[in-house]
Amino acid sequence: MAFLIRSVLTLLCALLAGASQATDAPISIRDAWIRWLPGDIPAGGYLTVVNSSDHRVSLLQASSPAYAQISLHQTRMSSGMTEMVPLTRLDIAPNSTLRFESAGYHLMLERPTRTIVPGDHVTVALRFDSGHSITVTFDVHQPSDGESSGTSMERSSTKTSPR
Ligand SMILES: [Cu+2]
Repeated sequence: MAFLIRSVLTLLCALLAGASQATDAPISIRDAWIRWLPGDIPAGGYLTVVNSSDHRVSLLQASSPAYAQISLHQTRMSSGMTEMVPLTRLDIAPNSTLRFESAGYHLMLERPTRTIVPGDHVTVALRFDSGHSITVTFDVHQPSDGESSGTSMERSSTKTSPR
């Protein structure tokens, strides 16, 4: 019986995967946004990665025509001070969702190749260890857009605050 259910599920998954081929079914990205900062200060990129496959996937690299350098970082607390640690890979467990900001993860976007201002949209390609890349559009926000509460991802993604 369990086997039969599993077979049906597998078939269903195969059908679903076939239906959404263009979007790299096992991994999807939500709520991608950039906290813009003035001048030459590096910007922070945040996103939510949904891994709906039954194996771990790892984000290895991000690149964009809009920034000469993008690195993966994690902000950590170390004896009362926050520090940023560069990461060579970022693992997303099977069937789980990783919210960058809640875990201190961010993309560090440096050396813009053009003038970028809040309201812009920036295309970033994310490369995973499975071999495929996903191209995501990040919305560029004012620095204040994410800072007033601890759940800034909530605010920054879909709602627009009145001004
Ligand atoms: Cu950083």
